[in-house]
Amino acid sequence: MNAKFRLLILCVCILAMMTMNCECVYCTFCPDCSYCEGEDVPQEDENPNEGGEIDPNPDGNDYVLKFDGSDDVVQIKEQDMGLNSMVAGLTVEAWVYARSINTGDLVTVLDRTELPIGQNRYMLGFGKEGSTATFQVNGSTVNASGIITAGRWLHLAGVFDGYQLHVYVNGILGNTVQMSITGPFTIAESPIYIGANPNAPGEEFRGYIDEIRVWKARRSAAQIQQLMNVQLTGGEDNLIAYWRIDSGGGQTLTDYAGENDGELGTTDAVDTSDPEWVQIDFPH
Ligand SMILES: [Ca+2]
Ligand SMILES: [Ca+2]
Ligand SMILES: [Ca+2]
Repeated sequence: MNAKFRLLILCVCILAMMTMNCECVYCTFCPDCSYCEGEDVPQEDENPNEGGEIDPNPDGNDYVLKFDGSDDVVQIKEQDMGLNSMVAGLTVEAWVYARSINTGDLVTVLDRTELPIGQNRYMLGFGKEGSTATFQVNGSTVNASGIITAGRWLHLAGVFDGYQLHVYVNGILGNTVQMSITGPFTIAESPIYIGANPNAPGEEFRGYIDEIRVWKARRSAAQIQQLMNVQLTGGEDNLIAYWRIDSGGGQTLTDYAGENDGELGTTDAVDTSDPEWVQIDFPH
């Protein structure tokens, strides 16, 4: 191909990019502009684990919190969760939208643990493979068999019944495991962290979180499905913490079930660890 012909092709390509609003990176140097004409344009940066932003809805009826995956966190400091002495049954739920998912480490949605981290912990999030919902209680872990992908809303629920752990995704049972240590377990007063655990670097969540609930009882699949798409009053039996995430501003995450208000970031003032309020619709 001679130089003049290359120049002609280049000009045609540039003109095509301008008139077709084509973002095809191949056009600039490639003599074949057919990439521009279809929808199957190769995307060099495409990553199935990248979900992007959600579209904020200024007319939405709810808010969520957006975590940056770096240091954003909500802390619920050491208070009476009704769980401090003994945990005989537990259900933790949340709506989550991951913008991307780490691989190789856990991802925190909600984590309550004494230090050093080990037993006497419960944690809901994503597994080390980065593609599963996970629930950990007292040294045991259940990973959902299904794959988690970024870029969509998912309802996660972890259930502990004293003998087994269950994890649900969108109200569907993802897996069950036998506990390595059965029966009730104790947990001393310790903070709850949402979106990241400052004591566990690398487990930060990147995306949006909403409607977090902690129940001091096992919830069945039918019970989870019945209430996952509706807001609660906070007065439901056995509901001991309920963060609707609906105030739309400020430093406080209000608990509608108890007295376990959370605080955005690492201080009660605006700081770089504050997640961001985003207005959307609920149900998602
Ligand atoms: Ca909300
Ligand atoms: Ca703050
Ligand atoms: Ca930050």
